[in-house]
Amino acid sequence: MTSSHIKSISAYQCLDSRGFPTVAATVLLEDGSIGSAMVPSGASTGEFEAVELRDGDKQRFIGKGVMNAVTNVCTTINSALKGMDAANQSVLDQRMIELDGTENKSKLGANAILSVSLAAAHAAANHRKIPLFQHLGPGTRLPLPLVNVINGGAHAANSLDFQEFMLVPHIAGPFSENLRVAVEIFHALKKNLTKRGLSTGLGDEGGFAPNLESSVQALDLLVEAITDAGYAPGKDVSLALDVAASEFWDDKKSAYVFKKSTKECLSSAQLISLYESWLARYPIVSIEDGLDENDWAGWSELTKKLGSKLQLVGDDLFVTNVTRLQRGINEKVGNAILIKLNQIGTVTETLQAIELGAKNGYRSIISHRSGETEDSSIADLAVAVSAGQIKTGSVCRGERTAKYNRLLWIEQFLGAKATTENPFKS
Ligand code: 2PG
Ligand code: MG
Repeated sequence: MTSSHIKSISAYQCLDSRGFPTVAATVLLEDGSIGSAMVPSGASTGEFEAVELRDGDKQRFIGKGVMNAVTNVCTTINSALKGMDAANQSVLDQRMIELDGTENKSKLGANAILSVSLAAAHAAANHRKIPLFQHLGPGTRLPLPLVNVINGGAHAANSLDFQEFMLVPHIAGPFSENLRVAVEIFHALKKNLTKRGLSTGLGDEGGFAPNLESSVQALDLLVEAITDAGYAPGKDVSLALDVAASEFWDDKKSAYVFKKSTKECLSSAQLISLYESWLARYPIVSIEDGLDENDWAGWSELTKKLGSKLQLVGDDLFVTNVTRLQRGINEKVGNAILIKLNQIGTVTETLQAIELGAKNGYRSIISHRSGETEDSSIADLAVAVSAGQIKTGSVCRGERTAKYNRLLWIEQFLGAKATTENPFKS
């Protein structure tokens, strides 16, 4: 038995950034190495995501407890994985997939499985005495941050139907310089919101959550803030949107309904035309979930019309799942995939989705969830696979800055070996 074999696995219930419980796990190896991880939790959850097991006991945490998932880690998973080699991630993950035995990890819970999968990766990295990003892959490329500074949709109690309005800084220079640019614009935006008497209260991902008249006003505010901070919109800093359209697709009306604002009903074609009109006015380089997760025909049209002009990201559409991504590839839908570990539930399957995407020319954007913890593993993942982009919220709130600060640490750790590249350079 080599010393990277698992001695024991334990778990407990911790809190996420929305004040709800989530799963934290610890993997202890025979040589004394320890790995810990906490799993995040989404709000605009895709219909096809792996299952997040919640207790449903209304007397405790309003039904949101995760003690069943915690127990699954401490009993079933602990017994099955004890003695296995933590350095062999894919074998470990496969064992948990088999133990669960369901398509969507609903028996043990994707939250239970992911906590162990990630904690095992941390333990193995500690065993090797190297940082997680080096354990997970050979990458040295720091990602560009997609910084969500205006929150709407399911992440804010305001009038915005679209979920995320993001800055994409891409000046020549390292990650830290691009982060600085985003920070300066964030503060310029705050000043401008205050000047207009608009709220500077924050949404779930740390962006501002004012009651605006429309998405267009949000885009105007971003362009103004970029300029006020001394940068050139489009040249130094572009924009990205996460529309999260599945949230406002109305099955009964068979239309996209702007339920938080004008109550307008739009068809896929009309929504695509709206995006097209914005491309002419705003430096938008990326649109995520522009259409509903079941609207494959619409997605195909969207990709035909706009796919050569900008990044079209599938989040709820692909749910970090190779089967759904393969369908997207076959049907020429989208050109990028949002990567969320807890959508699929293991490190191995996450890496497979990234790889399948890369082989087929789909970019990967490594992503947080709206309910986060101070766990910063996704920063390491982004560098390990040289994803090129990370989406981890605004530049404030500890659970968001944990990821940025980890990237800053990796940048200084790598020194001259750290690279950056602007994926949006034409
Ligand atoms: C998204 C995510 C993260 P949630 O839709 O991309 O920003 O939100 O975690 O609520 O699904
Ligand atoms: Mg999304």
